[in-house]
Amino acid sequence: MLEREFSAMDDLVQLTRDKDKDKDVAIITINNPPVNALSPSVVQGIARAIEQVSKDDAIKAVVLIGAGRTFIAGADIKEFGKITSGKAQRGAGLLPLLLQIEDVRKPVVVAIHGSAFGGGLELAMAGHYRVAVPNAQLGQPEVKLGIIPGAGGTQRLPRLVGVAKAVEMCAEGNPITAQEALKLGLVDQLIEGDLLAGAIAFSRDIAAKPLRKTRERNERVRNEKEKLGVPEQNASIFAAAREKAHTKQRGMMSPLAAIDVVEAATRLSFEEGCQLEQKLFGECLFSDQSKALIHAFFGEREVAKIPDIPKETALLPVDSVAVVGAGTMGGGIAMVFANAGFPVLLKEADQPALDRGLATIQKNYQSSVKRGRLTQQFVDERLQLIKPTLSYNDFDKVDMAIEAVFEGMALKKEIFGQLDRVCRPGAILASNTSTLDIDEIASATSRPDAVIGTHFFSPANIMRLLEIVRGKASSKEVIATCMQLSKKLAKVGVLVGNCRGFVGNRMFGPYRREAQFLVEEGASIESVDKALFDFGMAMGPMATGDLAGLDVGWRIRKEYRHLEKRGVRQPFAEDRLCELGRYGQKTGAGWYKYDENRRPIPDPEVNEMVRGWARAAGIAQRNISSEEIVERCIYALVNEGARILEEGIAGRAVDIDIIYLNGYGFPAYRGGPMWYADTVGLDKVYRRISEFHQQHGELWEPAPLLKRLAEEGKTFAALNRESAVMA
Ligand code: T1G
Repeated sequence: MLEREFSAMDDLVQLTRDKDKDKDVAIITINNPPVNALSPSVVQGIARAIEQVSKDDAIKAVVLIGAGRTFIAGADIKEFGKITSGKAQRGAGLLPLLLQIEDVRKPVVVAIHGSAFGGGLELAMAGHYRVAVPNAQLGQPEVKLGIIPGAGGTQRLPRLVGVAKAVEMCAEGNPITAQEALKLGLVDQLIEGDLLAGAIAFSRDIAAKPLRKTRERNERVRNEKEKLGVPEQNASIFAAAREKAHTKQRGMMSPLAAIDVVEAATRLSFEEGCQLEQKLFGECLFSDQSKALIHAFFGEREVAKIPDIPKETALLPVDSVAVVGAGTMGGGIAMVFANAGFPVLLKEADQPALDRGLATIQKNYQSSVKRGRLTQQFVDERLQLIKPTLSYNDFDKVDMAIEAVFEGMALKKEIFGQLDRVCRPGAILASNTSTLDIDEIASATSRPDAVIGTHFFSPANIMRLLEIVRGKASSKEVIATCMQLSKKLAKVGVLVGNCRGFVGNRMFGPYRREAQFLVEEGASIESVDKALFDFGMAMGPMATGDLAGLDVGWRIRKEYRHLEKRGVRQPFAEDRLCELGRYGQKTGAGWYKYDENRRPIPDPEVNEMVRGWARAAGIAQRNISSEEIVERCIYALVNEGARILEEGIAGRAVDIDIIYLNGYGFPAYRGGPMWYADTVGLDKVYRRISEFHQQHGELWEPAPLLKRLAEEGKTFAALNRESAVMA
């Protein structure tokens, strides 16, 4: 029977006692919703509780557990900003607490449900035993915030799970399941059903056993080598981890720091290892990379909150969907909904097209099974959910219809007219258009309030971004429903306004324009791509064009040629390549040539052709530095982003950043184009853009918002706060 002893720090930490003849068990419950973050008050509260139980001889064991939906999801990230250089040892507050827990003279059993992440797992490892519910997750995700574990995690983890797993968990930051943790020895028992009752019973069972201080552990694994391994084998583990970090986490400092510190655990004493951890933790925490990654962490949560759409807005039921068009995008979108458990009607205009679409879906699923990303059973179940059709017959039963056909306004309006006739009242009518006017599409229906844009990114079953485009009539219920739905689809939904290219593609236009201009002015195709790749972009702009298909932009440019301003320079090289049938990967040649595995091969012939065309166009050729290449391309993004903010097409600068991090391969450790501009300094960015304006004309006219913020010494991030205040 649980009796409350005391609660500390405004109920953030409660101490109760489970009485039993002679074996009282104390229960320390952390109650800091929503994720029991280890704020300074929580740390102090736990320290007081530990002190209390240490003094009470009637207590034979201690259970530490989290209230609510999860155990401890880590240190309070919101505190990091407040850490001044003087308090860089923030983890210290936690470090002494963990030593205090480890040194308690009675077993401390940590009971885990939900997520034991970061400082939460570090605290759990300071306990003498850990039990968990089967669906719990355990991990050290700090590197994803540009930092490393800062409370002894890099020293205790290898002592429990071995060197190879510890370096993987700390350097890559991905969680493991409770089952895997049990196999590794990180968790001592899985508890089915009531976690607290199970933990109390477990603590009584082990109450008489010798205490194991994790910091002193280094057991042998299956009578082979000890957990901390031997130098020769460890050397290859760390070498492989560094190589992987250089490719998979290219440009990031925290994974390499994490590897260094786990390596130190195999060479130094626990105390010395913790000192090095503290040093590198501080260096990472005060890096621009960490600030950018923490911006991205909170940004991803902030974009889900729409200032003028109240939290209590009614959500429309969406339990089944229909997708019109089984091409690359339609097929991918059908997989997204099926993967999330939704029955999907997949319609095509004719059988051959439908068969091609289904074949592509099956091929994509099989490659995921081959890569071990999905199980065959999962795939079989999902394929069951996709129902192919050539008619609109059952469209009256779906809650949402998504059109994903060719980018032609006439065809889209015809389909929306059809959807308006066949779909039930209250159904959501969405278009996957990537550039076309949502209001014009909606005008083909009698219910524009039900029409919205849901712009998925290719490959739709992989890319996390979902640009949700509000039309002038889109209802708040439809918008709120799509924002919520994006979470169910494991997508990052960002709400944007309706204009040509919305936010992502509209900004990408000037970015790729400048890349082409730079090639026309003398830079080689490879040097432009290398400069942006080294900057951190997932892929250079020329190679990106080849991947997407150069003809996509070419057709749109031809459709909008009449809108181009006379006398304003337009890039021509890509159009010329398309006229030669060089559409990119899909035709085996574009800016690059491609081998049978679609690997890009530089093609000197193209550089020569462009030189010729440029000279014929009277464009002076010059050597161009990679610094200028980066500035021209990235500042083009920023300038257009500022215009988009002025027009309210994006509500906050963070919306733009999250779009670019999740849809355009912008390096997360730079925070997104708008955050990056703030990091460089808007005065410097504005000055440089003004110089480009002088040199290259009106395309580079600085956005008035950028000019204002630069002159007022403000940032785009401040604008977020201002708009949040104004909302
Ligand atoms: N600190 C502060 N706030 C946090 C937080 C944290 N650690 N984790 C989540 N939140 C907020 C979040 O912003 C949101 O707020 C709300 O909680 C719900 O989160 C010493 C230094 C646990 C898997 O990196 O991965 O420990 O938007 O929407 O989808 O070595 O949150 O409602 O106002 O994400 O159910 C390491 C971060 C910290 C884990 C739950 N820990 N969190 O996901 O909810 S560094 C992490 C998550 C550290 C030590 C170091 C996820 C989650 P709001 P949510 P969810």
